Amino acid sequence: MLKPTIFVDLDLPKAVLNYLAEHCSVDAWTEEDTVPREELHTRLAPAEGYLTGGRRIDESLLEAAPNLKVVSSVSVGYNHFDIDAMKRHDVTGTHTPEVLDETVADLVFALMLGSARRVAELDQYVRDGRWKRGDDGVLFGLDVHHATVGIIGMGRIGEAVARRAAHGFGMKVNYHNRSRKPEAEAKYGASYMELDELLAASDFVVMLTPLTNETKSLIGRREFRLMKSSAIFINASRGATVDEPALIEALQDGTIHAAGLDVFQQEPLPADHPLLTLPNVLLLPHIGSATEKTRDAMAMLAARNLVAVLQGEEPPHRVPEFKV
Ligand code: 8YV
Repeated sequence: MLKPTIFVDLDLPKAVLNYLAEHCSVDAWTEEDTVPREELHTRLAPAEGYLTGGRRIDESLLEAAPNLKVVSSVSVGYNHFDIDAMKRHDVTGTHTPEVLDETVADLVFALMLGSARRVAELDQYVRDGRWKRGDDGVLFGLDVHHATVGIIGMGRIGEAVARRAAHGFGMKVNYHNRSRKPEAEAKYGASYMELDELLAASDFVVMLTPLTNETKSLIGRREFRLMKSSAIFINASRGATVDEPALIEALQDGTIHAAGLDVFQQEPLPADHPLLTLPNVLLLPHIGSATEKTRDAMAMLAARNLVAVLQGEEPPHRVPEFKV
């Protein structure tokens, strides 16, 4: 039987490529730079499947890909899918939840600890030769243990953060979510709160919500003003869930104490971005899921999703909006 053609535009582990090649005729983009739009459209023309990272799937891409049946994203977030356009073109979407939960939760804690104890800033302090006796007060940070964390978006990653917070660091856990999570409340002593109440009550505000029309710019100037002046804001969701100019202002004028960010409105962050000038923000290059083990698991899951759809089976993780 003729194997379906697929296009892959990101680096995959050998085992994943071998698995794909067993079931598909694989056209892989191997250059370091992102595949240019025109080239992408050409390569997608014969493709029935497309395996990618965060590439925007929009009307013009879909028009260029008349044979496409499935876009399989190596990510849990799928805000780069234009769901309506995909439905119009009869293209389904899949993603890679679960396998990255614990890895992202680790990174959230790295951001919390790193911001509270000024890890990157003070590493630079030592490297610059500025460390001298008697400067203890200059080096003080804030405690993470037994502080209060407010989690916005209590999905699986939120719960993994709550578990670390409650059981590892003795923290009080507040959360805000579309629906109540009675099990999480019981397991982590978590309190459900309306957003404003959570913002006012938390020492750490952690954004984990997916980016949707409802969560776009969810945190803006008004919300920063509701937070404690000692609050630390963490974003491991998507840059656009936060009004970035409002965040910068809040960090500059002391409305909040500090921030730890893994995601930005524009990625990579431009070299002249104002966030780069602020000492009280910890900046990471979107590495929430970036360990070899987890990225390999995500890639394999994305490959299984793609092959399943092309074989007419239900994939392990179809994006909910495409489920019938
Ligand atoms: C992805 C992520 O690796 O899974 C997500 O939603 O943010 C990351 O883990 C990144 O989007 C690149 O695909």
